[in-house]
Amino acid sequence: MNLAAGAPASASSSEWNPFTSYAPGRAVDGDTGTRWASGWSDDQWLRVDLGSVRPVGRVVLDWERAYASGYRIELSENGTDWRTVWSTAAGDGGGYDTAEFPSRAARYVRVHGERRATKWGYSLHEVAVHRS
Ligand SMILES: [Ca+2]
Repeated sequence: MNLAAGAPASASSSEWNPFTSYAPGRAVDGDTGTRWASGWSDDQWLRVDLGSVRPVGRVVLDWERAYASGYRIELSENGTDWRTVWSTAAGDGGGYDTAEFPSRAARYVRVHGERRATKWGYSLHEVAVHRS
């Protein structure tokens, strides 16, 4: 079960486009044809609100061509205090990344970009959150 399906999402920024939306919710709408895209700088994040505190142990990311070579997954129970549960400095994009970690209680999940692989921002078709 994907806990992030249709969940409220927010982001540090979203790329503006006159013809389509790259809003944060596009990464949790269940449609691989839509995507969130950030502004064009390294420090950017996408946050999903699961609605209540629950165990989280796996996050699956469906990257667009504008992917992160370095990023971390952060969890929070209150939306203020964040704990990094997974990170990579060798992201290779190319579709799905799976981040698995010991299950922890969280209401909020954040994909936090640290280093862009391209000159563009970060872009995710979908983000799925699972208990394990
Ligand atoms: Ca989508």
